[in-house]
Order: sequence, then C-alpha cells, then structure tokens
Amino acid sequence: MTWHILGAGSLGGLWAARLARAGLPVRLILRDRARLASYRRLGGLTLVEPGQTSLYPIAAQTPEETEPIRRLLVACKAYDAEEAVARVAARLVPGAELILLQNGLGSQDAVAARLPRARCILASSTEGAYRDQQFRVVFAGQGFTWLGDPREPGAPTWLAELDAAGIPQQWTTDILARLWRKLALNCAINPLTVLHACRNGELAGHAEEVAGICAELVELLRACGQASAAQGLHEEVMGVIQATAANYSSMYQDVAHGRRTEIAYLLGHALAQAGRHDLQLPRLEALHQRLVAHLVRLGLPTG
Ligand code: NAD
Ligand code: KPL
Repeated sequence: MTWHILGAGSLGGLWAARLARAGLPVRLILRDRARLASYRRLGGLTLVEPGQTSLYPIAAQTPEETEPIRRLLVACKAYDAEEAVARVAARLVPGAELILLQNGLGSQDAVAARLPRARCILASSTEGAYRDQQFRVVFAGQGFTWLGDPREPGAPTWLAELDAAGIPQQWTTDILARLWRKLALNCAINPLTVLHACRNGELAGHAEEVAGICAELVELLRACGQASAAQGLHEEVMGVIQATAANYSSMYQDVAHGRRTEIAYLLGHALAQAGRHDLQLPRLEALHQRLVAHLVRLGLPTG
C-alpha cells in the first residue's frame, strides 16, 4: 500500500527517504505546482546522514491529484495540519489511516474531527531532523517514535514496514500519556530558553523557575487524568536539561530563524485545558504572557 506523505519537510522527508529506500511505494504531496516544479528540477529528495548523502527520486504530486489515499503520513507543523488535511480529504478512502506526527496537542483532535470516517494514529517522536536547503534533510539525531490510537488499541499490521525501513518505533496503548509528557517537557524547557536566550543547559542556572513551572505542569497533568505522565516530571526535565545542555531547543531555533512557533499546541493547549478544569496556574500563565510579548516584539505569530 502506498505511503502518501503530506509535508515534505524535515520529518516528512526523513520518513519518506527511509520508506522509499526500503522499496516501499511513497508519494510526496507538495503544497502547490510551484513547489512541485522546484522539486522535480532538483530530481528528488536528499537525505544527509553521517557518512552518507543520497538523492531519492520519490514521486511527488499536489493535493489536487485524484489518486485515492489509503495511508497518509501528516508531517506538517501543528498549525498547518488541519488545513493541509482538508485539501486532500476528498481523496481519502473510507477507513483510510492517517499518522499524525505533530508535536504538542490540539491539532490531532482538529484533524480527527474533520474526518470521522478515517482512523487517526498519533505519533510522538524524539527523532531530530532539519532542512539545510530546499528538499534536503539532515538527519540530526537518532530517536524513537511512539505510535498509538486512543480510540482503538489494536496495532496496525504495517508497523513491520517501519521496521523494514529502519524507523525505530513501538506501538503503545497510551499514546496520550506520551504526548502529554512530551508537551510538559517542552513547556518546561522551550519557552525559558527563548526568554533567557540560552542553550538548554543554561536553564540549570534558573532551577527555581524550572521547578515552579514543573510543579504547575504536574497539577495540570493530574487534573487532565494524566497522573502517570506527571510522575517524576521535574527530575526528567532536569535530566533533559543536562543531557541536551549544548543544544538550542526547537522553539529557540524557530524564534532565532524568524519562524512561527508551535506555542498554541504547547503552552497554549496546556492553559486551555487548565481553564476547562478551573485550574489556576499563575506561573504558566505568566510564562505564556512573557513569551507572547516576546513574540509580538519580534513580529512573530503568537498562536
Ligand atoms: P517542517 O517545517 O520542516 O516541515 C513541514 C512541511 O510541511 C514543510 O515542508 C511545509 O511546506 C509543509 N506543508 C505545510 N502545509 C502544507 C500543505 N498544505 N500541503 C503540503 N505541505 C505542507 O516541519 P518539521 O520539523 O518536519 O515538523 C513537523 C512536525 O513534526 C511538527 O509538529 C514538529 O514539532 C514535529 N517534530 C519535528 C521534529 C524534527 O526534528 N524536525 C522532531 C519531532 C517532532
Ligand atoms: O524536545 C525538545 C525540543 O527542543 O523541542 C527538548 C529540548 C529536548 C525538550 O524540550
């Protein structure tokens, strides 16, 4: 069965190249005809890995193509996912499967609400990739991808294709706990790296601030029925700060490059859920306000 990949950016490109070189049928869905023409001029997608750079001439198309879609990897940013999926919705066969790679929470529900006849599988990935040129992806960090479906616990048979493609993954019956935990880690680390203009490791010098934010995130996770995702959060945050000390967080890099952040699906989602549970989280509120003010000063979107 063909893997249609919506969004040929960093993570979409990384998946596409590995699936294609495993001999699996892959089609990239690019935003428009102009991008398709640029892609064709380049002759395909390039993946840069340690000691190996290869060009993969993967077939590509625009959303307007009519070929039916049975399996769709959605690899856009969280803020683009719903609209991107809407553009191919008419091509999805009944019972089509979507794999949603978006970080944070909120975009997955928005996509699922639009497609009641499709199965939406959620993913949480720690793999690292970035684009250094158009349609050229650098595989920057080995990682792992958790996959799961909160509505249907059975694993799909095609997970074996991911193994064959060398994509490290595991099915989980509690993908929401994974997504919430990653959201909490990202909320505890990423905004502070932007506001203090620092690498992850320098947050060790702001230990009290980090501890206060973690305490509120634990309250939120418990209120949202995610007690297991709350366990040992502060310890893990401090561990990640230490283990990734030399790195700039993804949000720091987005802001530094003048790109839109996924704040609405991280802190924004956290506070929206706190509101639903009548929970007062003053430190998270203040963090959100400071981050929004910072983005406004830089002329970047705040949602
Ligand atoms: P990216 O910006 O590199 O790629 C997104 C791609 O989607 C772009 O090529 C963009 O042009 C395309 N796109 C947007 N709207 C589209 C549309 N309507 N039709 C077709 N294509 C469209 O983003 P990324 O870094 O690959 O991130 C994707 C998601 O994965 C994000 O939610 C991110 O947080 C998450 N994630 C990324 C990494 C990473 O290392 N890059 C790791 C873990 C999770
Ligand atoms: O996932 C991350 C990111 O940069 O987005 C880290 C820093 C590891 C945790 O927030």
